[in-house]
Amino acid sequence: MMDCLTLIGKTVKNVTLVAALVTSVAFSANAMSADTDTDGDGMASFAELQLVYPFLTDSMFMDIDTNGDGLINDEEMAIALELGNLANPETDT
Ligand SMILES: [Ca+2]
Ligand SMILES: [Ca+2]
Repeated sequence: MMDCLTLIGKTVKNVTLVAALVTSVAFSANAMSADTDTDGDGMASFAELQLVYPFLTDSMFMDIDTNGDGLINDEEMAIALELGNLANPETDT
């Protein structure tokens, strides 16, 4: 009986964990923050990105802008954050 209750308790914990994971995935899919996208069009231009990342160079921007449309969308932003393409090379954090 105790084992059964323990199992139920674990299952509930797992469900909570999965829910938390789903939430965090959903959140990371929306990598574009309002801090970056100041005009709210859902894309980060070079100027917008440079306000948040002052060390950003043209070549860094082109690396991040994988589809070459001159704007960074959610997906490109998420990839850049994942790869550390937006990390400041001088602070090394
Ligand atoms: Ca924008
Ligand atoms: Ca792009």
